[in-house]
Amino acid sequence: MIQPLVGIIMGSSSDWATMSHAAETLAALGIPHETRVVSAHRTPQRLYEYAQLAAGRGLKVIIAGAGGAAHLPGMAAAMTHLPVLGVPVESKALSGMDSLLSIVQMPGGVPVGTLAIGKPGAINAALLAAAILALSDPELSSHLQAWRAAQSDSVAETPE
Ligand code: RP5
Repeated sequence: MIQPLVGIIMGSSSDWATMSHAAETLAALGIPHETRVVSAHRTPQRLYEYAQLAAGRGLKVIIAGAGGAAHLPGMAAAMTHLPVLGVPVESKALSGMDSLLSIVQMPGGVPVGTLAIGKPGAINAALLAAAILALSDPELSSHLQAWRAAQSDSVAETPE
């Protein structure tokens, strides 16, 4: 089995519609990753074990997506020294503003790199994880730069 470098965790299976975009982006860049449902409030023991063991299992970055009162990224960051990237999932009640504010507003000392609400945040979390990994992986750095160049090439010069 290929060693996963990025762990994508989410508070509920209902977050997968959003977080699958992070997984797809990592896959497009050839970055081995794993996906788990880990809820801060429904499965706190699972979260504790996941965060505590993550670095020792060889993970380098954790992407954590959650919605509503979104404790998951902050709690994960509290229990690992790995970089944690938080994705606020768009909630029904408050359109993800609750998720965003509860993830972004960490007290000084325990950082969570917070991305945009929803699909753009999930994609960018994967790209940021790739950029972090690329600092010590020249091949991945080339992949990432090629991906960015292809994106630039795909932008039309005129609206059609
Ligand atoms: C959070 O509550 C999850 O991250 C999810 O975004 C939200 C709703 O979860 P479900 O009620 O759909 O399982 O824990």
